[in-house]
Amino acid sequence: MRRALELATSPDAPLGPNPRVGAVLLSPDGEAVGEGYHHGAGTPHAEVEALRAAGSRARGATAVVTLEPCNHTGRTGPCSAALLEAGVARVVHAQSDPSPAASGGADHLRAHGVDVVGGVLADEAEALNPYWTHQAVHGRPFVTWKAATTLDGRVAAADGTSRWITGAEARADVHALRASVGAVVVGTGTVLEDDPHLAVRRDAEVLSYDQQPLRVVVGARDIPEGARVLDTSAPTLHLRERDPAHVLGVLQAREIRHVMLEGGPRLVAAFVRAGLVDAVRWYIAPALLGSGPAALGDAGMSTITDALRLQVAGVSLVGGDVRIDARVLRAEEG
Ligand code: AOF
Ligand code: ZN
Repeated sequence: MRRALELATSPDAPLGPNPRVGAVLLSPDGEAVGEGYHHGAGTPHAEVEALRAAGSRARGATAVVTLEPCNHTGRTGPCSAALLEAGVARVVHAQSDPSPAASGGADHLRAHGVDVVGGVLADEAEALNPYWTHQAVHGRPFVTWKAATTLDGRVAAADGTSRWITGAEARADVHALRASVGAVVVGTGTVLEDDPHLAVRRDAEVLSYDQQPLRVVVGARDIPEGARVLDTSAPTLHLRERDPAHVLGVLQAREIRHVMLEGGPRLVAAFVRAGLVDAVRWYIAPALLGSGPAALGDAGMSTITDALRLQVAGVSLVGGDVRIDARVLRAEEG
């Protein structure tokens, strides 16, 4: 299984709509007769790659896979059927497939006489695909809210100026996060006030159009002609509404697994009210303003017991700024 996990994280295994998955086929005497990993949506699944590599030596073999073999026809056919057809005798998998459409592979294989063991190093396998797993379990993308504030919690000065609160290193760090998500979401107010670009630009490395996250502007107001968010460097979607659940539904339908929310305070408040913020990435600049807007608008909390509680997962210095990563605590997670 360690080898299968390693295969799943091969450098060219892309972070797209599909999970990263690795597979190893072992002969009855324990020799590896085939290996494979998933190269991204539309390409063969890890098991199918390993079966191809093993050829006739797959008969009687044990398939070790980081994810329960799928039982559905999506872009490709069901791995459960491919494993049966190849005569695999035993399947050992890590994570069970949480997606309603593809799950059931283990039961199907058992029903056809294959010995199946699940849950081996499951936590490590799940950690390879946290956002994919989240959307499969909850039916919506994972939402990370990114904010940059002064020490006294301001996102802009009283006159509205906000460029730049944090330093260049923190801004480059934000670009790295943007490059890893499927969509970046802001409200129309932010577009009107700040004219953000929202595409990924790093000094040496620029993502091509189809690698860029989708830029999503939420709200009824028009986006002014000539706004930077409408340029041709990345795709842009304008949703003329503010219902966070519906916004995430649209993005889920586009197979976006991780959404970065970049403000403004009113839109974020709507997401917080709806319980649709999962984590925060917070940059604190060692500066004080004393007046000016806060990162979060009125999210319906009027007393201290209403506070949204988070658990800090990491704190670091990025240039001269402090970065805090934290997860929102939910009742069901204790
Ligand atoms: C993968 N790679 O190696 C395995 C997956 O649209 P499809 O046909 O690519 O199916 C994607 C689903 O298949 C995926 O969400 C997961 O539930 C299941 N198993 N997926 O991308 C793999 N074994
Ligand atoms: Zn499959």
